[in-house]
Amino acid sequence: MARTTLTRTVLAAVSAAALFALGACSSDAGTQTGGGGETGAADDGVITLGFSQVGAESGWRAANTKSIQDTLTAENGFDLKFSDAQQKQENQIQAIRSYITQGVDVIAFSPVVETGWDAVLQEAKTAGIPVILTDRAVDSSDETLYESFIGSDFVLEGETAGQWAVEQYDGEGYKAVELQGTTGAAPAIDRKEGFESAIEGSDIEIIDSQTGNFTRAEGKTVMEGFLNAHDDIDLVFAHNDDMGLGAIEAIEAAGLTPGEDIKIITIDAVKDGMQALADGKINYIVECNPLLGPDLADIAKKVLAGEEVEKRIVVKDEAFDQEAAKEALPTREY
Ligand code: GYE
Repeated sequence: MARTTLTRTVLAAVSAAALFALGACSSDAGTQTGGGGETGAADDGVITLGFSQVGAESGWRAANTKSIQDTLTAENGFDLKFSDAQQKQENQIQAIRSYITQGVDVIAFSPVVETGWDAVLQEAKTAGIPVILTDRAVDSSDETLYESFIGSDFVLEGETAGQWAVEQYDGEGYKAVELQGTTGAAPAIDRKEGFESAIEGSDIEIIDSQTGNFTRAEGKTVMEGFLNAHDDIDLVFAHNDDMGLGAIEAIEAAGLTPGEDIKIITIDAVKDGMQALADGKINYIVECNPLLGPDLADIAKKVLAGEEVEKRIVVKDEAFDQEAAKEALPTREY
């Protein structure tokens, strides 16, 4: 599989020194941005950024949190306020309101679900605090409620997974089950849509589909249910590695061989998933790059400096079969 050259790789290469230099610029210009000049970097040049994370549900999330915490450091000109919403929208709304009350310079968050954000985003806008979305999108008709959305194309990820399934298995009448991500989350909605559209016209049939909430434990439980209900499962499409790893446990407990008796395709390409792929327990993984910290730092500094930023920054992803996983594993960052 060809390796794509990524926009974000370039951004990731921005050195700490360059980030610091950008920070110095934004400290001067920052006070000129936002509604009524009450936002922007404080006079000391430090950018206070309030980040509301989805939770700690997966290996992907752990890598994403690490990337943000490792990049938005004091050295790089940031004072990071970080909160974990434990996969609950009400916790995220509460965190965002608290950042507004504290008067942070910029708010960033990864919305657990797509809908229901307009009111709190409007509050941030009224307070003159710019908002940057990372990883997941919001479903809002008012695009002025946020500055930029940095994240992968989840529909494309689902399509890539589905196309590979068709290339490998079309013509064999495969029965597939789907482990969906968190209900209402952008990656769950989009990956489902992409996969379904890619297998359309093939003889691969999805016979059951349920949420496993992006966790290993729920992936296992839901797969146990699938195995009890159906004795003809050929393929699992899991919306992330963790649920696929849970499915492996359920398949093995049922006396079957994952990767052989039941093929498995997942999304993320975190280390545990890549190891299972190298071991032949998973058959194919579409990557979702979690290293969003450098892009977030860059966009936050530009927004506060009053510079134009792209409304949508698409993070490009690769995909791996067993050979590619073996090759990539030794130097894998996450
Ligand atoms: O695929 C999954 C995580 O939003 C892209 O969330 C992210 C997804 C990721 O829990 O592992």
